[in-house]
Amino acid sequence: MKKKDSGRKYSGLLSCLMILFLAAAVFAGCGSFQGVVPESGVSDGMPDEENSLIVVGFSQLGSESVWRTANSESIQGALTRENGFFLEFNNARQKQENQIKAIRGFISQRVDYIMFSPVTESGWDTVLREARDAGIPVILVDRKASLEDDSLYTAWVGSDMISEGEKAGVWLEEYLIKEGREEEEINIVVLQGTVGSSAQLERTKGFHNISKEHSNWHILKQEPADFTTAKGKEVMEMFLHNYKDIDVVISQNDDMTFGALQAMEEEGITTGVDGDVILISFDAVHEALELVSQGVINVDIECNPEQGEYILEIIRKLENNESVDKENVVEEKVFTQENVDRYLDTRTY
Ligand code: GYE
Repeated sequence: MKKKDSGRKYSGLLSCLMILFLAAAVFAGCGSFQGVVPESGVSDGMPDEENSLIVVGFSQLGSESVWRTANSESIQGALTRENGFFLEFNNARQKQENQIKAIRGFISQRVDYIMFSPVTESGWDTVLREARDAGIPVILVDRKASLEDDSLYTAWVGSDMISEGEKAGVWLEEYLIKEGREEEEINIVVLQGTVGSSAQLERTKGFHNISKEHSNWHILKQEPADFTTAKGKEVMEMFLHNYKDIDVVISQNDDMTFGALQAMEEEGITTGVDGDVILISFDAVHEALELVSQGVINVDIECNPEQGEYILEIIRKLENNESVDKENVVEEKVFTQENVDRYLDTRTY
């Protein structure tokens, strides 16, 4: 599957032409080029150990959240030189066109593996066919891609985000019963993540699977806030302006939650276990778990960014021509004030 000696370092036609040109120059006795081409013959000029590294091109979708940074660090921490990898990391700054460009670049460099975290679900068929035609296996990370042909990728590592959305719904169900509020009319607003991303689509769908069973739950508005704190604040301000009676805020990631909290604090609205508004968040980064512990966030549905080790294992298996699972779901928990303190100390992101 992987062509060990192909590698990133033969940067395509250009390098070949350069080598030919230099070799011709040396042959022709052109002094100024002598010694440029290594004596061992045609090579990319890299020591042998460099050539044995597995070259992985990774298009990370951006750096919009604390979760994303932890995800990047996990992958960079696993695909290290010590582990035998050369990782070419590209940050697409939340733009699909940047990801497609990066993937095309990886193909022309003839990397051994392409990995990417699709910013949105659709629009990947063409570029993934190009990867397949080049014989390069593709591993999807974190978010999913909706493809005409699933054989366009070898494996996916990520979270079951429908289940995350369902966990939020089930938690709310149980909480309202506990509070004796299960018959009350409950007004809900939702801060959604990037439109069309699997994280937004699936968390929304999962929550809907539960909310549709409750005719007294009213979703007043779902509005995208791009998974960022700044947008979270802006959208929450808009919610507070438009709706006077909000019972529940659902924020599809912690960064938006931080922004929403700022907006609510400015209006004197309290949240959490003793607050005016029930606050449900996703991701469970350290700063948010502290707020769970303080009772400011009621519940945080974990999304596990530590996917590097899973990816490492998948690539090692592929290198040994072993079969790999197509779908690899990482483990996740639900954090409330009751259990969070057990995990706070060990959370590194
Ligand atoms: O929840 C959010 C990030 O795709 C699961 O993307 C990921 C989401 C995560 O920006 O914080």
